Amino acid sequence: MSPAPVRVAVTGAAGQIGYALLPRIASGQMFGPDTPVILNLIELPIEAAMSALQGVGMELEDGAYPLLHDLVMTSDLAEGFGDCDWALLVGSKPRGPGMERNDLIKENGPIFVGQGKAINDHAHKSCRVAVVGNPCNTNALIAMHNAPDLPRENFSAMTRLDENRAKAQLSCKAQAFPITAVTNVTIWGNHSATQFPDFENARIQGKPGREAIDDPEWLENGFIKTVQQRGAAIIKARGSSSAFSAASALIDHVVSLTTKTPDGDSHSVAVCSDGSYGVPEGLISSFPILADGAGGYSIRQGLPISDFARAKIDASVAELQAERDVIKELLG
Ligand code: NAX
Repeated sequence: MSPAPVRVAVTGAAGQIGYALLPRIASGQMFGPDTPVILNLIELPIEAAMSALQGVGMELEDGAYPLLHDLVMTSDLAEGFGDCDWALLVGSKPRGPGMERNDLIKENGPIFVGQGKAINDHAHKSCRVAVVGNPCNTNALIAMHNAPDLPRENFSAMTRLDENRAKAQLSCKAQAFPITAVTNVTIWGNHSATQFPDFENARIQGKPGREAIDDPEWLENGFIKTVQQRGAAIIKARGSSSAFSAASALIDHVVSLTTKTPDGDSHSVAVCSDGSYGVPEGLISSFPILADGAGGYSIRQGLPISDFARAKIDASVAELQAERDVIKELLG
């Protein structure tokens, strides 16, 4: 007998990440090859967005995916989040020309108040929420505060794309292939230009980053900047922001939270801090995460943090605190 379907709500479903993500969910890459899925696709209540969503829906039908048991397309949050097991919050307003990060935070914050409340009232209480729409850490914080009936540990924001980008850079620099030679890559802090991709605790063919790559200048400057600025570099080259790599990272994010983490490794997920590694309790900050394969996870403990790393982590956490101050009236 096949398992019960997983009902997955996806906001921003007609956007470019949505377009790369939905066929992969429908074909079983997020919840496994035996688990049926029901997709609740949510878009803005404007004609262009709903029309684009209808088109995406037609393509999903035409994909004839055996695991896709039902499809809901709506701009109504109560319907969209109704009975969902997972909520993937991808949609948000993009940063406009000349817009400061704080303006973006203020623009997008209210979206996550409404979505948090709708999840609280209409989703299963066990629903798990993954936020991609930027600024994703702070948006996740807002959604979490507005959904007080759900456990805090059910909320996460995506830093997996940053982890994957960091792995790719380390793999190329060390000429360590395939990329599975690189493990234990933690992104600390915010999904922003202050994030710290931790090359010191990373392992490359089993060796710590500083041993495997004898180029401290590159590690401490070039590598960190490349990872922090990768999104901007892709926009410059492609004319639009990362899409299929972001969708792929979201698949990895959910798979890493729902399947047991391989021994000796961990993955980056921004979750509600319990005070680990000196990150103030209650902030949604990226940590190394260990999943138990039964739905639970913990923050990996005991990683050594050098003075160099400490300063980088503290700077990113300070940014998260400043973002929280900007939207504090949205936290209820
Ligand atoms: P697009 O502009 O292509 O699509 C966004 C979609 O969201 C649009 O169809 C829009 O109508 C919809 N939308 C906007 N507000 C909505 C709301 N309140 N409810 C439902 N739908 C809504 O953007 P896309 O490239 O798909 O990126 C989506 C988000 O991901 C952006 O905020 C982007 O900044 C963020 N990203 C986050 C990443 C991460 O690593 N956490 C990396 C990739 C990406 O930059």
